[in-house]
Amino acid sequence: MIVDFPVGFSFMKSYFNQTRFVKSITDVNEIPHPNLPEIAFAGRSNVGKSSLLNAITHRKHIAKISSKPGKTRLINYFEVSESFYFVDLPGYGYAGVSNKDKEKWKRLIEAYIVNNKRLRLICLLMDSRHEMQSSDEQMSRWLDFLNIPYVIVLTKTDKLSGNQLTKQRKYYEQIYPDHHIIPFSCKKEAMIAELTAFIFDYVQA
Ligand SMILES: Nc1nc2c(ncn2[C@@H]2O[C@H](COP(=O)(O)OP(=O)(O)OP(=O)(O)O)[C@@H](O)[C@H]2O)c(=O)[nH]1
Ligand SMILES: [Mg+2]
Repeated sequence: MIVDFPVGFSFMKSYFNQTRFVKSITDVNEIPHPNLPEIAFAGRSNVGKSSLLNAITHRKHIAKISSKPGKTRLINYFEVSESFYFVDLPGYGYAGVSNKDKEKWKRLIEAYIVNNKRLRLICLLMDSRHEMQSSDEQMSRWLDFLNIPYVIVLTKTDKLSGNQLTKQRKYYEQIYPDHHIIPFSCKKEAMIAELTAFIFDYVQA
């Protein structure tokens, strides 16, 4: 008889904690070996991609965080338990950079996503306090068009009351009825655990 033991959070935590920074790339020809599945984090600059990565790996400084938008300008690869990669993408839609730089980042992200056979899932982060921005809409439509699986992660929910979060969640559920909406805060252990479990199940499936 096969008994299925539920995998506990402490196991998942130590699994994700076995993360090492591999490299930063500026050209998709530089993607690292070995050939492992990839889970990428995308979203507007300053939305909390790097903070989320630190939170779910329980490694405070593995990805660089800044209160100044535009911190992550390269595609950063992290290898998790020698099983898959987390990929921290540069933020899009930041108003403070030149059009030339914006175009450069856009092209880099596009090149990363198109024809990437290792890409399994994109966590598309949006700030829970705000409505969807036009750059988010463009990004999600484009992922739909390319048929790339993605989930919406609502960040910084610690800044909202329970009622506000319920309202924002409903708002996003209406826009994205076919996608998982996952509330998140790197200050809330229960939400870190929930996202960890979701990604863990996803990579195991
Ligand atoms: N209160 C709160 N602040 C957060 C949370 N996540 C991120 N922040 C803050 O938001 C700011 C931006 O966080 P980053 O993780 O650097 O954002 P990013 O999306 O990686 O930004 P870029 O690299 O510029 O694209 C920092 O000041 C973080 O401390 C959160 O869950 N709650
Ligand atoms: Mg970043």
